Amino acid sequence: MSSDTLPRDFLWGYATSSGQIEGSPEVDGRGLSIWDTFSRQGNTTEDGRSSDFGTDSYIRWKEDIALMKSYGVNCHRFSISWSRVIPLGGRTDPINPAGIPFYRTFIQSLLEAGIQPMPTLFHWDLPQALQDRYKGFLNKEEIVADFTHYARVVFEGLGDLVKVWVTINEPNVYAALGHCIGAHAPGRSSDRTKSPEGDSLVEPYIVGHNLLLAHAAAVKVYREEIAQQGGSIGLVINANWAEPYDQTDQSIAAAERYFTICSLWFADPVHKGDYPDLLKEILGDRLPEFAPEEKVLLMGSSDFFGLNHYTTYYTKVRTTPAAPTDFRSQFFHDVEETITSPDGKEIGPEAGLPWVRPVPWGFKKVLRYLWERYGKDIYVTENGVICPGEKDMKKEEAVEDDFRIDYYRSYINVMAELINEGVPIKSYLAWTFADNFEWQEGYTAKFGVTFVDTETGDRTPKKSAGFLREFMGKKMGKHEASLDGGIPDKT
Ligand code: GBH
Repeated sequence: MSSDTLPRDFLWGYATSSGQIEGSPEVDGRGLSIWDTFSRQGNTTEDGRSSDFGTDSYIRWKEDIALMKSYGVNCHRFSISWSRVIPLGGRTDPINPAGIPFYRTFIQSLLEAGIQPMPTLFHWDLPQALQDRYKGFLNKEEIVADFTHYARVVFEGLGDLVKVWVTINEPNVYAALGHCIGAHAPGRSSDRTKSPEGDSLVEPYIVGHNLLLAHAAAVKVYREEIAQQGGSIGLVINANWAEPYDQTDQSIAAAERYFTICSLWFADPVHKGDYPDLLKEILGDRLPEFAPEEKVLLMGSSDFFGLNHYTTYYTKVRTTPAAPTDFRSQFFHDVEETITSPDGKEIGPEAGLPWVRPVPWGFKKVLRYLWERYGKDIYVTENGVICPGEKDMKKEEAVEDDFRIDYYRSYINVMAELINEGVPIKSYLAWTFADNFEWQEGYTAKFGVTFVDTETGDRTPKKSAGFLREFMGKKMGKHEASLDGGIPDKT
């Protein structure tokens, strides 16, 4: 089988994000982000802990690069903290003199280690000042202007070192979890036990609209002012695969609605220039409209399809109506997810969190679907899992992460099969380099190939790090001997 090979220039490595790893929220002039304030409330994360520590990577980044080099990667995806670059975030606010230089040194060190940087401008950690000033992404004129300014500052400061840029990570998740369900910062929801203000049925679509316009405006700046540096730029979208529960017309149509509500919501605007008709039908006047010139700006605004993919659900028409206060269900309209097929079989084995079962065939289906629908290069920008029971494991047990190894092997194999059939998939960035601050799960959900002791900050490679190094090395036709050094001992 041809799944044995990957192209020599294939990009592989790990993805991270500033709000989950940097810590040091008030060091060297950084301003607070909405995730600092949200996670400090004490009742918004599983373990009550804030993002103040992350993986302490603002301090320990050299160690991280050395470890990544020992893992054999050739690419690294990370995000830039907006409030480290511009503490208050706005276009007339002061720029932090320590912001860009930190990321410049970081990127230069990656390059010296033979690792290509893939920075993301925005992975959810909005400057708190902008939320306070004008409600962040709810305010179109202000946020588009401020994001464009921030993007320009970053491109001018770092663009000569970067070949692939990501504008925004998972706008669908930022909009829905932050402004409908209220589980993510800024925590807005119609659920008054969670938030004093918010409108779960309306705000996600305003925020989504403005995220798209901010993305498109930043891309315009890049292409007109910076692109002579020869890089590409795109949006990263989260897409689960939705498999019809059975072969009835109702279930098939339900799967299409689910995928449209979650993912085509953002994918169609940037690759086709407008929202899908089906989404307009479902949402009616809750969905804002693009002006003609905005459609022109959006169309083709992503050079590639950036895909974060974790899992697959069976989907069908809901059998019992959603409770009026169940805004998560209402988000999915009349569709519900299930993990059990009509014959009683589960879609995949149970993992360490209920939402993320391994379903490699779903990865294959979503990749093929996106290639057929858009005809764009695909960058897999996140993919990963947590092992059953891992959240309660001590280091010695956690490093034996065979469940994660099986997940990576099976997902990479189906991806390699498609590449060998001619589907242009250009990267595989595993989520994630090291156990980190996992948003509403606090530090309890460990997705890393590196175990992190949150008391001491000590890092210990898990078995999966060594597995991926060898597995990817073989698939890309390299031999272990050609890689520098070895992985440090697990002690
Ligand atoms: C990615 O999102 C993020 O980009 C990354 O920052 C994060 O660390 C990583 O996943 C791992 O979680 O409890 O049923 O409401 C993936 C999309 C959206 C998946 C929120 C989990 C919660 C499901 N995530 N979702 S539920």
